[in-house]
Amino acid sequence: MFLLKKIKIDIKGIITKIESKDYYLIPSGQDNEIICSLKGKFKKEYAMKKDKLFFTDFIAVGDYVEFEMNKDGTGVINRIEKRKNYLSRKLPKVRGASYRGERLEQVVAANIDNVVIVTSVHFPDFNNRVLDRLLVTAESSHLHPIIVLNKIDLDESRITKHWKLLYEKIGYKFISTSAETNEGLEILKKEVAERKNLFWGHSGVGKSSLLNKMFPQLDLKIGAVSQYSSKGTHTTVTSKMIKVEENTFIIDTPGIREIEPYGIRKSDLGHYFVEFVEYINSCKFNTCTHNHEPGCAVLESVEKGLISEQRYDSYLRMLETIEDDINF
Ligand SMILES: Nc1nc2c(ncn2[C@@H]2O[C@H](COP(=O)(O)OP(=O)(O)O)[C@@H](O)[C@H]2O)c(=O)[nH]1
Ligand SMILES: [Mg+2]
Ligand SMILES: [Zn+2]
Repeated sequence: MFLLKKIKIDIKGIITKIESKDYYLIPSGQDNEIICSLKGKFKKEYAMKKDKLFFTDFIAVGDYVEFEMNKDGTGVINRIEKRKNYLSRKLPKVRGASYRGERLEQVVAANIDNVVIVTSVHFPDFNNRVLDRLLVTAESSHLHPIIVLNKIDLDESRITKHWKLLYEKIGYKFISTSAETNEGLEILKKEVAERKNLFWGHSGVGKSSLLNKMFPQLDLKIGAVSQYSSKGTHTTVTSKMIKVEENTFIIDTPGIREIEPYGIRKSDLGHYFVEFVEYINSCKFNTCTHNHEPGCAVLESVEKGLISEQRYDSYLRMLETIEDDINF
């Protein structure tokens, strides 16, 4: 007879949901979530960070962790791996709390392979400035965007062709889809396969419809108004990651449309308009904001038709809304 000595082995997993002090994760190679707690040492670290003026969530949806199992089927997280990237936003201000100018950063999700930015032809109408804002946020967080223009079955004035050309020319993957006719769904499904994909876009563009068509087991509610817009006040964004196939994950973030580009300086904004980058170094001033400065190579490129006026217009509007006083 063998006497098995109990040894604790660390297992790898990925965080799928965080609810208060419960950390849900899927162990690698498995399908079902288990609930974990954090080992005590993290709480100390967290308390220390919280005293500082600036801190970033140290554990978030998408983080790879190592954990050990308890007898009751729950687990304890021992180690959190370094992130490849993450998407974050300023923590919403809590009414009544006092803030001394500190910037708190909430991580929406980590280790994201694709940000699938979903827009629609109508209902809501396509708005390139909204798309450009989301692209800037993705670029500044080192995330890989994929643009989806949905509801092309409603495209009577044929706007799809124009935008597809524009965004493909500057190097983006642009997929036109219809959850009505299934057009483009195979292409989109190939792009999200074997990756962790964050779906992003305004309410009503068809995110849930597209996801249901690609992965029927999700059975998401169609036409559901996010909890954010129904209340008109800030609610905490709680992201959730769903495993749809082996190695393929979808991250659903109900309040994410409120995320603004985070911590971008006016003089850096141009770097996140990918087609500006090759011209920026030729500007006369290295602090050029490509607005009105003499010798601006970006402005010259717009005049020569090398940069689209619509993108430049987005840039100027975004420049106006960026705070001047960001110091890191
Ligand atoms: N005509 C058309 N309607 C769509 C399409 N995709 C979604 N819709 C409709 O748009 C509305 C919002 O869809 P939903 O998937 O809930 O959008 P979400 O808020 O982004 O998740 C619903 O009434 C859908 O039936 C499409 O490709 N074509
Ligand atoms: Mg939805
Ligand atoms: Zn310039």
